[in-house]
Amino acid sequence: MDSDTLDRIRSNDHRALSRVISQIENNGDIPDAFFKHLHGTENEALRIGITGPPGAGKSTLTNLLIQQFIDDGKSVGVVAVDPTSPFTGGALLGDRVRMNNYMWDNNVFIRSMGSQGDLGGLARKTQDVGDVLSASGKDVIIIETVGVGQGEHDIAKAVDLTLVVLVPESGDEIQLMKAGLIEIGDIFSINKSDREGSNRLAQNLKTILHTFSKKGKLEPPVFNTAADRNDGVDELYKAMVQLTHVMKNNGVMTQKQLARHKNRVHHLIQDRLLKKFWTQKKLAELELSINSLESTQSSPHEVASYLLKEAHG
Ligand SMILES: Nc1nc2c(ncn2[C@@H]2O[C@H](COP(=O)(O)OP(=O)(O)OP(=O)(O)O)[C@@H](O)[C@H]2O)c(=O)[nH]1
Ligand SMILES: [Mg+2]
Repeated sequence: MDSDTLDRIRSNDHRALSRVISQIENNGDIPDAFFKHLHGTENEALRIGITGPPGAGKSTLTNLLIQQFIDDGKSVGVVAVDPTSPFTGGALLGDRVRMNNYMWDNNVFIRSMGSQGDLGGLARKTQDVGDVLSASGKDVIIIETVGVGQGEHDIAKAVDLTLVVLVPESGDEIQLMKAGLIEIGDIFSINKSDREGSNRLAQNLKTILHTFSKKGKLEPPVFNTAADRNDGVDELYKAMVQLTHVMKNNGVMTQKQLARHKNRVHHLIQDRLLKKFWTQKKLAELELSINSLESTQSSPHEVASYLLKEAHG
């Protein structure tokens, strides 16, 4: 990674952006110095996470929100994270087709990113991509993820504001609670509200949010949208902007940013220690230690202790 690449990113060269993001995506070795310099020049982009079940209309909504931001004179970077789950087969192409009307616009950068089965690393990667987009001068960064598991929830922690997109069929309260989407949403949209049951879900959701909201904490607002016909998206957009102001003013945004920074240091250290530990030799030792059913007579705890001791020996 040379200083030329850095300069290009800072001057919003989308090809350079794409190249660096691919490198992050493929676990390329990017020197610390790169992120250090990048960090120094970052403008503080607003990071928005959009998450929800597969096919809820996240990309359709994102598309409309991009337009709203553009109309407000803002530039936007979008990363659509494809968790490579069987649910989302074809989503990649879908995203490209629907979003490519911005392909030639310098103010809009859109990328899909695969997880290659490594959801843990995805949160870190998404953060790094966010930094790169931020350094390119984008005012707003949208991260679209399918909300089906812990990995995506980690990604939700990587943003300033999370929009959870549900559909009328998203289920009853218990299912919603189980899916863990309630905790992570700062704002909710029941999309596909052209279908039956959307008002009922909105009501139920409001009740849950009211019951579980902590004292003094904002109760997340709930909106009904039909993104494919651009219905209700104006209101949703205005509420998102408004919420951003509120969160900035009451310190919640700063709290989130600090927690995020700490969390990233934590994870970077964890990743590095693990990488250092699992040398070829260590991996071979693990293979040797556990190579037959008999060898499982040693408890995993014992083997782990042994391998850890070796690390210092
Ligand atoms: N009826 C109806 N269909 C919608 C609405 N919004 C989006 N769709 C359709 O739902 C399908 C899925 O939309 P996407 O925007 O790709 O959904 P997504 O959540 O991004 O999907 P994944 O990224 O694959 O999880 C598309 O065929 C859209 O046209 C809506 O409000 N009502
Ligand atoms: Mg999508």
